[in-house]
Formats: sequence, structure tokens, C-alpha cells
Amino acid sequence: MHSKAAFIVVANRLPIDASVDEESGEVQWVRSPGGLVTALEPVLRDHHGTWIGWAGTTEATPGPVDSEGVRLLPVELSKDEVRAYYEGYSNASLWPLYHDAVEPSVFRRSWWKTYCEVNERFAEVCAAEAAEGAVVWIQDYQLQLVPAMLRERRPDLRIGFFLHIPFPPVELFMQLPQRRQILEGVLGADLIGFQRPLAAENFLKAVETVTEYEPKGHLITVDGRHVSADAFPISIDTEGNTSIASSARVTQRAKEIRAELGDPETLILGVDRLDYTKGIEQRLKAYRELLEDGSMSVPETVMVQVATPSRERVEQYRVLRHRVEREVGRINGDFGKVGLPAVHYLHQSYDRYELAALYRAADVMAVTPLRDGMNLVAKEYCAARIDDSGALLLSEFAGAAGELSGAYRVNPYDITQMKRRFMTAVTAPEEEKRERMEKMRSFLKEYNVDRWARGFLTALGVPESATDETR
Ligand code: ADQ
Repeated sequence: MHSKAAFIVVANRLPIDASVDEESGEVQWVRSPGGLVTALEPVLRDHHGTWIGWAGTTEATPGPVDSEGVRLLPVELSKDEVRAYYEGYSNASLWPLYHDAVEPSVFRRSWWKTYCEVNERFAEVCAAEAAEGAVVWIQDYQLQLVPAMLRERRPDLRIGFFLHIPFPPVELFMQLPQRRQILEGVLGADLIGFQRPLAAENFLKAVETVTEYEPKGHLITVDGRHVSADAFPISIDTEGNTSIASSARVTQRAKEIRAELGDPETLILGVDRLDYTKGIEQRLKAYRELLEDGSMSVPETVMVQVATPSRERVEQYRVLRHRVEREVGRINGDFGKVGLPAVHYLHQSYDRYELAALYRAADVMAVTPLRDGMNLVAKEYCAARIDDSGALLLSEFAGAAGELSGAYRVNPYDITQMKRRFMTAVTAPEEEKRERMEKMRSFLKEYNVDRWARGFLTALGVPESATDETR
């Protein structure tokens, strides 16, 4: 019989994807790389840990998979549950609300019911898997009820919760019909982590306003238990990203990309999930105006916008895609030349190598979200700039702006200012850009994703040696 796990990660998604074999039609499960996996894998391996999550498809669900010393334990979801729990409550109610309501939230009572049921299922699977006194780390806004549901079943566990997205100001949070249930759900944890201190403060204020608990500093006493809420800014596998960027393959590919784009003087790059929080439209607008007023011109300047397909069945995402594609068409119609578009728009996913090559090819990286928990693309760009060149244009509304002090900061709501900053980033002396990049790169060397995971787990009470040895 399988022995129970002393360390468990619970996340909406398992780090695997279904891939259907073209000839046999058989489903195979392939590991999907990602920052969270890289960060947590050593800890999971060290503790013979388990990762609990949905496998990403309602067609087939694998049995528990043992992969490189980590047990992957799938939670099954039906089509209707994915619609209501994931696309509905998580991504049409919570996601916009937590991102400053840049799009209005949609609230449906039936979605909430399914959100509760699915959270309950995650809690049940976890309660059955956890060894006595195990440490459980629950991830993100899709699973905010799991901490309390798990505690009810297993008061012996040490429970951590990390929110990857912002926590909104209390005035906004109050709109949520289930505000009390959500807070009480999260408060089931012993430690609640946020990306930025402001998010932790917003959460504490919401607790004070909505519940009967009275936070004292970062501590809240819940039924005699101490719960702590604090900031643990996530980061990237800096070394891994830098090493991919330095490879011969990426170096060669970066040159090819520039050549394929007609060797422009300035290559501006955007890489985002196609999401209305990422400020893609505002960025395109600023670029169009710069072309209109002659500050920039094609083919000397070229923009590449990679927009990874995302949440395509959610209405607001479909509408966004149309708007972005119309704007790209308009810019190219007005300013492109035969064989030389002004914007290369790629609605695709890329592997780490192609992404690193794009980062290395780009003179200016534009990261302009209207609101973002952290934004790892900004950090990945810096990690890839192995010769300290390049400029990062970064929205002050991204969590990363609190850390990457060498960036050219922008307010994406202020198009005039964004245009000015674009020009500053393009024309700044090489020496200035180098100094700025150097500063960000040395920050990221120290504050990498290992440090994030270790910081959180140590605060949760996992012995330092256990999180340290394998690094
Ligand atoms: P996201 O909103 O997804 O994450 P981000 O932090 O930028 O945003 O992470 C995106 C990841 O996807 C990056 O690692 C990037 O390399 C990758 N990616 C983007 N486009 C891609 C493409 N075309 N092909 C392949 N990979 C691509 C949420 C929060 C963020 C927070 C993270 C982590 O919204 O604020 O930083 O979680 O906590």
C-alpha cells in the first residue's frame, strides 16, 4: 500500500498535460515545466511528497503517477464543474474582482455552489493522502476554501496558503457576495502568503471589516489558533533561465529572429497570456501613436507581441482577443509595408528555448499590466539578458515593480507617459541601461524561486534543513 505523504502541494492544476498519440489515439501524460514545479520539486522529492491537482482535461484522468520521486494525485472534474468552478467562479467572478475590477465580475449562485463542491473534493483527497502532522501547501484563488475544509477534517496538519494574484482593496472585495465564506476558508491556514505587502494589508483589513476576528499586526487569532499573513514575493529559477539563454542554440536562434524581422534597430517585445489584466491594448495604443506621430517608424522599429491562448471559453477573453486582433490589424494596415509588418502578433505557446531566444533578441521588453500579482515574464527577461543589455518597461501595477528597481516604470493608464517612457527606454545611453539591467540581474540571482519556497516553508515551520539540503 502507498504510504501517506508528509508534504503535499495542492494546486488547481497538476504539472502534467494530456497528449494524444496521433497513431494509436492513446492518451499519454507529459510533464509540463513551470516555475512552481521547479521550485517545489526538490522539497517534494525530499519528503516523498504528493502534488494534488486537476490533470487539465475532462476526457481522461490518469491514475496516481509516480514521477521522479513525486506522487501526482489527480482530482477528477466533470465538464460542468470546469465551467462553473474554473471558468465561472474562479475566472469570471474572482479573477476580475481581485485585479481591481478592470473588467466587471459576473456573479452566479450556481457557480459558487460548484466552487464549494470542488473545493470540498480537493480537501477530501488531501485529507486521505496526508500523513499524521503533514505539511500541506495550498495554491491560489481557485482553492480558497480548502484550508478551512481541510482543517476541519485534519486538525493535526500544518497548512499553508499562497495567493499568486493580488488581494484587492477592501472596498472592492466587499462586492463579493461570498466575502465572509472566502475569508473564513483562507483563515483555515496557519500561514497565508501574498506576493506584496500591500496584498497582505488588504487581506488583514478585509478580515477586520468582514469577520469578527481582530488582526494584530500580521497575526490573527482564529478560535485560539494563530494565523499569520505576510508577503512572500515569488520569483523564477534564475540560474536555469540564464543557462538556457546562454546556450548555443538560443544564441543562434536570437540572431535568426532578428534577421527574420529584417534586422530592425529596435525590437520591442511583449509576452503575455492573452488576458485583459496584462494591458496589451494600452501597449498597442501607445505604439500606434508613436508610429502616428513619427517618433518611431517601420522597419527601423518592429514590435513582436506573443499572446498565449488563455481561458478561451470565458466570454471576456473572447472579446479581448477580437479587440487585440483588430488593433494589430489596424496598426499593420496603417504602418506595415509589404513583408514588413509593424507588429508581429503570435497567438501561440512557445517552449522555454524559443521564449529565451525572443527575450535575447529584444531591445525593449514591454510589461504593462493594469494589475498583476507579480509577473514572471519581467523577471525572465532580465535573467535572459546575459550581457546586461536591454531595457525593461514595467508597469507600476505589477508586483515585480516593487522589486525590479532598474526598470523604466510606467502607468499603463497614462498613454502619454507610456509613450514617453518607451522613447526613453529606446534612446537611453547604453551605459545607463547596462547599470539598470545589472542591478536587476544581481537582485534575481539572490532572490530566486528557491528562496521564495524556502522562505515560505520555513515560516510555516518546515525545518530549514529539509528545505535546504537539495538546493
Ligand atoms: P500569470 O498571470 O500566468 O501568472 P506570469 O507571472 O507572467 O503571469 O507568468 C506567465 C508564465 O507563462 C511565464 O513563466 C511565461 O514564461 C509563460 N509564458 C507566457 N507566454 C508564453 C508563451 N507564449 N509560451 C510559453 N510560455 C509562456 C500568475 C499571476 C502572476 C504571477 C504568477 C506566479 O497572475 O502575477 O507572477 O502567477 O505567481
